Amino acid sequence: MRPDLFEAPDYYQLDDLLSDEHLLVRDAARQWVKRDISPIIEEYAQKAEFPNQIIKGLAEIGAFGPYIPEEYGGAGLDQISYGLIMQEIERGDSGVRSTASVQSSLVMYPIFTYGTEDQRKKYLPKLATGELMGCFGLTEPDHGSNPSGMVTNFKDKGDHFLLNGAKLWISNSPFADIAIVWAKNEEGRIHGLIVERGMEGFSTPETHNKWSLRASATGELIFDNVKIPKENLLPGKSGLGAPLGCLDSARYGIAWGAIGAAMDCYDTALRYAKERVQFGKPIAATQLQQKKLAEMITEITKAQLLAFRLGQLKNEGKATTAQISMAKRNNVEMAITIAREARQVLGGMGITGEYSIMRHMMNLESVLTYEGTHDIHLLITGADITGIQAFK
Ligand code: TGC
Ligand code: FAD
Repeated sequence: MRPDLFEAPDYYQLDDLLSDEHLLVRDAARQWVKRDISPIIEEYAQKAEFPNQIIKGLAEIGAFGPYIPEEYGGAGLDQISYGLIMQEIERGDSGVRSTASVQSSLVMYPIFTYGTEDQRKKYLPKLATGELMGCFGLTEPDHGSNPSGMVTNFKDKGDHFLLNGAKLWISNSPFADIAIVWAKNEEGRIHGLIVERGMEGFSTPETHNKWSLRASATGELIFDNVKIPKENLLPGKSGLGAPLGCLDSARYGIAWGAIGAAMDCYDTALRYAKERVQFGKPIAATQLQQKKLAEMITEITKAQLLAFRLGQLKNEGKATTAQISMAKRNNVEMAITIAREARQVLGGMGITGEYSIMRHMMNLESVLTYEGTHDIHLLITGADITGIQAFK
């Protein structure tokens, strides 16, 4: 892969709206991506392997639990800092951002929000440093968009619970030390359980042959009569709202992250168009390529404004699920459209691993689907504005 010459676009001077802390956090993540992700990521994506060595660096830039209080090992930052970190990481690769999203919003968040004080003290500091890695099991083979139909279940056996079932498409599962697993009790009520690697009957086979998120490890979670200590139940919230609450936080991070992938594609295409000469002039001098580039920067700027305002609302505790859905859906679609256009600007070179664009494009196919598909988010907006649910 070529040297990383990335320069971030800021067409509407959004940096002026960021605090000194935001800029510090953002720039630290940006430098880390340039130094530790860009030089290696293409190789790991090609060989479909998660680069374990980056875990320490992710922890150091505050990517594990950015908004979790410092007393539990988190970085104690606000939601805009969290968003900026996700943006910078996904500028490098959506799969790396996935690992950080899962650890922060789908593992640390539920332990912090629904867990006991003992659970917080036991797990959060080690998750913040990456000493422990986690995953989140909601999706099942027969229940993706409709998680309320899940069949994974646990029974009360007096001094422990007995867990049975299976989860599919679980980011980080092949190497995670713990899994936050959503399962129904005997009354059919959904609860979160902390399942630890090594528990008898618990296995995590890896899913192979993905064309997308190749540098992220994805797998299954299989529970065959797994004995779960009672103290591993998250007692703070039950019902589907508990996992959906975690998804609000992760989807918010994705709304920012997608901007990073789009910025990288735009910056690469702009640089290439100015350098590539055809018919005796740079292709950037042609109206058709300028149209592509001008539309890209317009859409990135709109997405940045959406994410920034959503971050303000999140900081004030006012962001709704439907507002988060709109931003996730809009910004991921914006990014994948830009990736496809940017690929064309590079002609044949766009399909090679010399440039990051095709990797971003393929990664974004997963981002479009996970954390609620593109269509599900449209239906969430539809339900919000009409008051009528169209899922069922
Ligand atoms: P519905 O009737 O709408 O809601 C059930 C209960 O949940 C409450 N609720 C929420 N609570 C907190 N936060 C939210 N965001 C909430 N949304 C809904 C709701 O009020 C209700 O409460 P109650 O007390 O009345 O029972 O549920 P539904 O079954 O009709 O489903 C709605 C739907 C389709 C929107 C939802 O299930 C959904 O979002 N489906 C998409 C599934 C999804 O996003 N899965 C993601 C899996 S995790 C993942 O992909 C990780 S990728 C990781 C990576 O980054 O690598
Ligand atoms: P389905 O729900 O079967 O949907 C198939 C199609 O039908 C979609 O286009 C969908 O929009 C459409 N559809 C469904 N219902 C409706 C409806 N009512 N009206 C109209 N259209 C509808 N899950 C986890 O729990 N943890 C993870 O860590 C995780 N990581 C993932 C990593 C990757 C790489 C991928 C690809 C997925 C991951 N997922 C994870 C799962 C992800 O959340 C699901 O794939 C997603 O929610 C969609 O579920 P599904 O794939 O079963 O599709």
